[in-house]
Amino acid sequence: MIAKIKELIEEVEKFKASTTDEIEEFRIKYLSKKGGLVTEFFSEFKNVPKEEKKEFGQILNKLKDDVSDKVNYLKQILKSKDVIDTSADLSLPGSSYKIGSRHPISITRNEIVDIFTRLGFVISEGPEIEDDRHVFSALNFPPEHPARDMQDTFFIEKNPDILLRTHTSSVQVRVMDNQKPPIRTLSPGRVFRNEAISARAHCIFHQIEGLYIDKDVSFADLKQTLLYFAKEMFGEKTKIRLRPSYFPFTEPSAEMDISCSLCGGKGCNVCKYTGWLEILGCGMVDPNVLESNGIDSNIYTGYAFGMGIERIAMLKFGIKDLRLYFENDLRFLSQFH
Ligand code: 2NM
Repeated sequence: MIAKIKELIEEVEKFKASTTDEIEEFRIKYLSKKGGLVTEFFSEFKNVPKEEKKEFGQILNKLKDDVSDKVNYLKQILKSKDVIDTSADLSLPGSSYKIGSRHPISITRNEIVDIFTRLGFVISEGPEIEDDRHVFSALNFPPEHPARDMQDTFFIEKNPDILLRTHTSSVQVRVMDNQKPPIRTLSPGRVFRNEAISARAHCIFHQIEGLYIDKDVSFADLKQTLLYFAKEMFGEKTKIRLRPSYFPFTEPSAEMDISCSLCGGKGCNVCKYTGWLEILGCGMVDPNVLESNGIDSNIYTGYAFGMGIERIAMLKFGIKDLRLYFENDLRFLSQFH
């Protein structure tokens, strides 16, 4: 019997397997509690002559240990082979990184800024948290103007002097404070209005306002500048139309429409069959505004304009709902690569 066990020890040493099934079969053959070879030999122990018991026990234990060592070893080998086979093919090309893209608001802002930069406008920026003077009083807003109401403007800590800017004209007040004419400045930025959020309104949005102050600046200069902008932004064929309007900081004031860039003025559902799309407000800076900011209105005149970037981007990209701009849904954002 001892000789037989020694044979098996050699057999175990030579054994090779390439699948887990083969390993398991091997384990069962030797170690199964029912009919395994090692188990069978152990049950023979009582019949072994006394003087052989010691050697028999030792050699049988060695067989048992060798089998379980071999099983563990083969499993280990198979596992590391798995890893190598599936994921360590060094000839495979590397996986590429997902590259982000600019937000449509940024794309649109950059394009508007580029156009006015070519005309000599310089970017100015200022704080989003402002005081009453920079947002309202220096801009000819009368004390009872509705924009000064809690209903329309976000005030900080109920302090009526500290508020979130409702337009970026506040930045231009700072420019007028700090620079002498000629001034040609463009202020893009976030603005805040206390509005219920819907597809067409949001409490946070983006504006770009322009201001040009010099001797002899006329409404004709304003019109020519805005025509150039419209053609650059929406195409050479674009026409503009100015309608009289009202803003506290300009007199006269106007709203500008462009010929519908989708139907070319024929009428479609985007322009509501009018052929025109409203894109900005503008006007000649009210002399009161110039005087409030230390500029002599007998020497200087100026024009100003302001537009919502969301609206321009909607027209440019066909975006139907303002809320998409703020949700950061990748299905939306990844369309602007
Ligand atoms: C608009 C429309 C008309 C405007 C006025 C000024 C300033 F600072 F000169 F008074 N900045 N921007 C202005 C004028 C803004 O937005 C619809």
